[in-house]
Amino acid sequence: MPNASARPKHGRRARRRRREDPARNELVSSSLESAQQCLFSQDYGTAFVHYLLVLNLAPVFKEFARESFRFTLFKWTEELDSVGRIQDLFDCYEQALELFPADEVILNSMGEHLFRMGFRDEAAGHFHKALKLRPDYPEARENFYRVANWLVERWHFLMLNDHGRNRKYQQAIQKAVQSGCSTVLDIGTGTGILGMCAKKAGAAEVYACELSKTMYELACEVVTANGMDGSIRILHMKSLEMEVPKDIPRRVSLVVTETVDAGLFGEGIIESLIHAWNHLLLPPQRGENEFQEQSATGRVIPAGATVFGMAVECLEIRRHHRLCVSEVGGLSMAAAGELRSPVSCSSEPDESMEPYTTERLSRLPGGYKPLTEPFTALNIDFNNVQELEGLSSREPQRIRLPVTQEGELDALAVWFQLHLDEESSLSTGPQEDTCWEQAIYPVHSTKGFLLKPQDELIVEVSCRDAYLRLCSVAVLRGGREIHLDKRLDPQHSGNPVSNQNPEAELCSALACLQTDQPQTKDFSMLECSEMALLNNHHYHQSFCSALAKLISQLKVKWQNQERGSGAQPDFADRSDLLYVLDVSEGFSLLSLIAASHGRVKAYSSVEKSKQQEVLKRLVRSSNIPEEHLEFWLNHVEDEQGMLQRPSRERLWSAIILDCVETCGLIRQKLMEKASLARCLLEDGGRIFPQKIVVHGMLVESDMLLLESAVQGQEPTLGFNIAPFINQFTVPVHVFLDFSTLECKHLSEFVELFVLDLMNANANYTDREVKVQVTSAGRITAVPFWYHIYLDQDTSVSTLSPSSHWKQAAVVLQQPLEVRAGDWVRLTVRLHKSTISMSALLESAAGPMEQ
Ligand code: 44T
Repeated sequence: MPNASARPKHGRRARRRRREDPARNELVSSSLESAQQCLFSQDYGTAFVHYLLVLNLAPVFKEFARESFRFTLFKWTEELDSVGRIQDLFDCYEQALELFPADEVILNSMGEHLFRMGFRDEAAGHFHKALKLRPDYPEARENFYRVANWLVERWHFLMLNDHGRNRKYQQAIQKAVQSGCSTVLDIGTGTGILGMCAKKAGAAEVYACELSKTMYELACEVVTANGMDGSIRILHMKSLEMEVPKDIPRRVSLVVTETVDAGLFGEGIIESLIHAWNHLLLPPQRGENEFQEQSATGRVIPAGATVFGMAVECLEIRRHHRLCVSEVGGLSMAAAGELRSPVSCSSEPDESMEPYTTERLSRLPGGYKPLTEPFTALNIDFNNVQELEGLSSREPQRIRLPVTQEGELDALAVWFQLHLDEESSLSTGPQEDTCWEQAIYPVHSTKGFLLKPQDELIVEVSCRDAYLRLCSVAVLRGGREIHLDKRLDPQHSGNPVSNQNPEAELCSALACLQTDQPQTKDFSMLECSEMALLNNHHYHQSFCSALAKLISQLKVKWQNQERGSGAQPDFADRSDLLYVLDVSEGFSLLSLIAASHGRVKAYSSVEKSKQQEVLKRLVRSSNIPEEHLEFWLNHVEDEQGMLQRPSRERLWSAIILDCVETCGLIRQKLMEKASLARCLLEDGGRIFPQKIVVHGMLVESDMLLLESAVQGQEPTLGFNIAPFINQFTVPVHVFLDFSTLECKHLSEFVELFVLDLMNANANYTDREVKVQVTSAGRITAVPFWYHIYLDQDTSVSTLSPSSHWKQAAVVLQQPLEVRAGDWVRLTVRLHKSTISMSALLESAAGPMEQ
């Protein structure tokens, strides 16, 4: 076995001695021969070491050996991966990249490993490099498009396209610099824009820091392109690690930053500013009347913020955060125990929970109902370090809010006003004409409990672990307090608080406050999309009936076969079972639904042990024999063999494939899985789904453009930024809510593509679809979704309002001007599982055959 740390020495010393040296030549040729022999006998580890030696000693062989070296690397690292030697795996890749730094195949493959290990940023960097080296390399392209969102998040485009925000920041910076702040630090510089504003306004010294490697490199490119590379010093580091004079020569008089997320503090602005005040900024201006030279004092842009909140009823939020059904595909959920989404802001913060999620309230399907007026949750002064430091130790503040409309409390929505200086501010409110999202603090505990206009809602605001926390703790009704945290009330766990009898409700609320029962913290966590899936009645009903049909067909077939063979005709006496495998990702009840049809042994792919427990509880409560449910991943030995026979003697009656990701894309490797699965089916067996039909529509949507790339030819605030950041444009927009997208429909819904999962010979080349334009406009995008056919008669649509899926859209490279009646030729391509499209104007209006 090779020792990955014993790297062959190379470099300058080796090169100097590289004259004709017979002993060396001998070593090279014998090692090359050994490498080839080892490769042949599948001893990849030793082959790899021999190749390293040869190629380091004799780089002339690089081109000759490239293919075999790659092959050896991939095979060897596959082995390392399967035995969990991850560090060795990456060492091998690093050695390979030292030899072949510009090998796009190695880069792409290393990216795939990084991605699987959860190093998304690094993975994306590798795909990006591979693609730069070979722009037409489809594997790297597909991988890059799937991860580009992590590398350069989409809000960069929105921010740079938000001219109002850009101008306000620029003016505030200009004013500060002109009034004497001559040394500036831009914390979290992103593309470098705020730092460049400071320089342009005349600042003598400008520093910038950025923690993301990709953004740091981008900022360097942008600053150079704008001729400021000599005058802005960019550091690749987190501001918290910066020191004077190591990183910047002296303290600065102005910090500019926009490190704020929808919940204001999520990017760590409080911690960064406390550190900046203590280590990087000049002391603040003292009293208002005291005259101090601006250049001798420090200040921050933005100067502060006001945070607002509002209680809302919203079905869309509810179905993503709590179980709203009592029965799923015929199975009662009563025994499931408490299921929670991982977003919760209870009074005792929990590491595993996110306190909030983000949504654009104005774009929520089905809208929302405000239950209170907006209230001020917090005012914060970024120029007051004592206030910043005191924030996390401050007692939670209780706010009483009059309820203004009757409704179920589903969430507290939060937004803020960012005060850049005394005059100018930006708002992220739901009514604003900007595209910022709001923070959503879902409420889990008030299922079925209606707030009424005479009620008062008590909300607690605190700041812990650098997050702003909002928690609705109680309702004041008729002078009494009803506590909302269900976890205080074990009797009610799993049951909705009844709203039939307010008196009884009140008594039970009071009773539970007086009991000493331990707080039950036992619940199972489901991702928001898993929760929405459980709440999707139609999806489970469809699977239930398609499975029932198949199972009864197979049972009849067996009976007939037995009759034919003269054996005992009663199916119930057979010891054989039907085998069903559900390979859905994440939490799925489909295996259990299959098992509930009797004489079915079902295998679930649920991995998390808490979630497996939920399934086991449901098996018991549904009277399914316990041995009829197994966990597939506990059963198979390695993940590579995900799709195998259930046992040596048996084949599957049904395999359920998870074909569409929540984000709206077809799952990677779906078609490969389908062809494997087909080979593992018994006669008459099926894979679900059987067919997927891709549907789409031509639309004009400026919003999609604004989120995809920096638009227009005009420089951003006079700076050349767009061409650099637009390298990270991705042609497919994911997680789209088509029902609330601001757009103009330019055609009917059309069928774009059919994926036949049961047909081994399906041919997936390009498909041309002619679409007639129904109104004049500019086609900027083609949103698409899927009709998933479980069998001939049963289908589910990923566009349905009750679905857990979002949609995706191809954003065209060039918008296409069209008139009503025109025909557009869409070329739809499916490479692996990635859909791409291009559109051409076919002809002017006129009768035409489709
Ligand atoms: N928010 C927009 C933009 N960083 C998110 O790596 C703004 C969203 C927004 N670098 C509501 C309102 C708004 N030291 O590239 C990122 C990040 C970097 C740092 C160095 C640090 N301490 C940090 C912290 C973050 O800064 C860049 C921007 S942060 C994300 C901004 C009206 N919803």
